[in-house]
Amino acid sequence: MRASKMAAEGKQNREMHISGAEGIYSVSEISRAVKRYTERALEHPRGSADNIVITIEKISEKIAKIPCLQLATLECISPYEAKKIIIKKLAELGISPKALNTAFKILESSKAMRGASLVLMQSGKRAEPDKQRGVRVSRLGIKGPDKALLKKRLSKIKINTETVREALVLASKIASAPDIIAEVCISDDPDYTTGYIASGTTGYLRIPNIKKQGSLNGGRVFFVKENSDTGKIIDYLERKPVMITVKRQGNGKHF
Ligand code: WAQ
Ligand code: MG
Repeated sequence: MRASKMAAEGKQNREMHISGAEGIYSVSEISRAVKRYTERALEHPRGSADNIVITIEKISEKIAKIPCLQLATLECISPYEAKKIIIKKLAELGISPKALNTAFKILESSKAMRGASLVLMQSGKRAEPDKQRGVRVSRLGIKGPDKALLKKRLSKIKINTETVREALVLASKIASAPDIIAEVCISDDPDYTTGYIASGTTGYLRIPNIKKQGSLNGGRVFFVKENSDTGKIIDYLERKPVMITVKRQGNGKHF
């Protein structure tokens, strides 16, 4: 699902991204999912959508299983501190200052993209073909006992919300993509101020107070290896169907 609305007058009738969502469902679940996505677009904190597009595609390909990333919440009291944490953690993963600079420009911009930016980890160059739209990760989900287990684990630490579940599932697919070193995410919802960084090495690290309450800024950046085949990465993110699995015994790097 993708939803947008026309920006206020004086902004050249630009379309403003409101909300997007994707999932893998069985046929019997489709009408419920469509209803939920529609309601989400109409009751969104970024504003009520005036254009909602829902695409439903049959998946005939085999669906790969991907482990859920381990989750932790860091201590962070301000956007200033968040930036320091992000820089430190990502530098440890080999992300260059140039690449971090590119990333912050995207994340701090008021023009929220619908998808994510791909940033080369050394040169800091952007590699997504459409810089306004970005790359939209799709064809992913969690179901049955895995979903129940995830809900139970998140409930124990009092963060069992759809926002956290969807972000963790998305981050798990992204971390499993070839040549993606790390991801950083800030919600574009004005009232959601917890973001995260994620990678196969660090797991999913939640960062409270990553942005100021009320800000419409946000976005996602995927740092990729400098000489990677970005076409292949994008194809995996957009097209490869994956289901997230949760370990029966939650320990180690996976949830
Ligand atoms: N593929 C690529 N980029 C996406 C996708 C996707 N499927 N979904 C969202 N984005 C990008 C897009 O640029 C949005 O503007 C931006 O991310 C933020 O999306 O554990 O709610 O859906 O408590 O607003 C993090 C949860 C919530 C942290 C993130 O993101 C926690 C969130 P939003
Ligand atoms: Mg949002």
